[in-house]
Amino acid sequence: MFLFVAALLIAQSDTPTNFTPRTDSFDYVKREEMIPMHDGVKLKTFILIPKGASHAPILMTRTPYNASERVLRFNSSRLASVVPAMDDTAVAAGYIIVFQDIRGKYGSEGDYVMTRPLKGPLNSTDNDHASDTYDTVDWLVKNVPESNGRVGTIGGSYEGYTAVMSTVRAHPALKAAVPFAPMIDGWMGDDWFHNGAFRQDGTLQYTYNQEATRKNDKTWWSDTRNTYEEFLRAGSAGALAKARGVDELGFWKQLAAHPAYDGYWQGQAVDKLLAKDPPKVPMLIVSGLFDQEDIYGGPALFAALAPTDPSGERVHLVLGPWNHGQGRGAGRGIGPILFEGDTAAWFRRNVMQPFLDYYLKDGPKPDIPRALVYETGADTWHRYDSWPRACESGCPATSRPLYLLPDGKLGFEPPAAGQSKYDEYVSDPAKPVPYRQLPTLDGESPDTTWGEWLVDDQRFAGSRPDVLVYESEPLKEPLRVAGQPFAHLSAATSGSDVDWVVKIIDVWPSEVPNRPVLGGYQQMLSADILRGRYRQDPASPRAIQPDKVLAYTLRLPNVSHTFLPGHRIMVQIQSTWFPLYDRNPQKFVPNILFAQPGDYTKATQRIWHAPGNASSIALPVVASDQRAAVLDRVRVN
Ligand code: PG9
Repeated sequence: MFLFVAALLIAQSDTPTNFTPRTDSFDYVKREEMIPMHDGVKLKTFILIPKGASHAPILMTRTPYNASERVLRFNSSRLASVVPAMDDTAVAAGYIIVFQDIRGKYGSEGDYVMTRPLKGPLNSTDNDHASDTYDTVDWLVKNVPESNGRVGTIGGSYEGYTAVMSTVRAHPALKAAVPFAPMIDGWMGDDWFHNGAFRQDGTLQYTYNQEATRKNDKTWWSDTRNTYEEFLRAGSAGALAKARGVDELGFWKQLAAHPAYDGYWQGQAVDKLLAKDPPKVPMLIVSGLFDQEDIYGGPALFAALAPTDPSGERVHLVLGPWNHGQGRGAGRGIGPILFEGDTAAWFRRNVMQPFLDYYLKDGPKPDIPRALVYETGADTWHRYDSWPRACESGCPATSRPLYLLPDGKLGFEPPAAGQSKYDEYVSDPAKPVPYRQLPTLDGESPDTTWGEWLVDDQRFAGSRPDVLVYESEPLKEPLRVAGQPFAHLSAATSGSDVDWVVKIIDVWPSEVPNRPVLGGYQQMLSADILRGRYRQDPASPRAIQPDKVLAYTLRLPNVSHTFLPGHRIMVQIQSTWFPLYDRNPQKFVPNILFAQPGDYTKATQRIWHAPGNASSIALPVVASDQRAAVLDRVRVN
């Protein structure tokens, strides 16, 4: 009896089970809904309504990253504080903010498929992100009486992918989309592969975290504070996937079955799909020049959609000086490289919000150029009526070949006869070139600087014997580049497969009095990797004929930059970029993901710089006087 009373007392003093938080002082009301899709599956949705709102537009993000946390940036009574930074301006403008868990993740029902392809040959179900957005928009405009019946979609990366997908077979109430850093083609140059080289350090962890459980409550583990060591010890990506159980997950199985650019990748390349059936929804595509995850997607999507909008009114590209997340956050600089003011907040205030207000609440018509591009080095925004400004053909200016020359020189004059014909190095997969200074940290580790690596100082690499370095004389005049460079290599390998990594670098003068930390800094501007087996056709890998000089073309990420007087241009070439990219065994094997320890062999790589076998970078140089052709010039601050 005594025990029973004591238990009752304890139970009474316990936390109440139906506690209701007091939110009277909040400036918003949060509704939590399970919104039904046409197939009966319900998606968890948070609707944040400013108190007193009426006829307010809705701005929606569909996320795989836990909607309940995405609307809890700070646990605050103020709407502007709880939503992600990218929504600040929309909150100030009185928007209703919606976050939804996509099908199969966190609070939503249904099954999860990584970046679920559109209905069709790769998706035999009756749902995709387009239909889920349609059903959600339809529900919102009928069930949120404070709304004005207009919806915009916004989000970055995966959320940028869902924002793009929202424009397919769009609901009539969907009036605008702002995809930031969208994932567009996972094989060509976004998250999973770059030109066939597998981005193992990141993809394995991400697949584990995202696919193992609905709520990401089983996550990648590591007992090594150096992914270089961890991945090298494991051998191949396939071996590590097996060791961790990632090989049981659906997306890994797809990656493993489709290392080449076959129908699986071509059939879900969003730029190709949308070019065939262009959406009508106005779109502001926002990309970063130094996006370490999805650097390819935004410009590729713009290139596909711009021709479908001859007036330049519906499809816009913004290229900011940002890494993967900065367009949605703060954009004052990356690592030691600083920009002029908070370029990201400036963009959101002066470009993005007027765009949204025009389409979603009849605001004044904004003067948004077809392409708004930041120029690093000169620290200036440019308004352009087309992008790229220079390319190999069909642009306002034609790229200039910058030749690799004997004795580590770089110049605009082609190589002359009678000099050394090539440079060579031995690439040893047992000692791959790290993609950044060791230790390389997992992108999820608390002190990671993963978002900075695309502007890292490259001195650590250039001093290695397996990295070739070519450098210009110090520039006497500014050299301005605006477009997409290509590397054209005449190269040979003693192996039967090879990777080529090409980096364009801005070398600062040896002394920079106002920024001493930048003295001699080798700032990477644009770099990428090509897996040689895809030299002729990304869909059909072929062994390479050893020791034969062959032409390799590598597309490099967009640049918008001025090399200032006193700076030098540098090009570095190497054959490993580890562990971000898996090692090419340098011996042709059917699937590199499953290369065996005995397959990895040393190879001698030769880069030619002789007449008839020249190597060059097609540099998108625009004349300095081309500033006159720029529609306008906007100084930040
Ligand atoms: N880059 C991440 C991603 C995009 C799309 C698919 C998978 C991952 C992201 O930041 O969301």
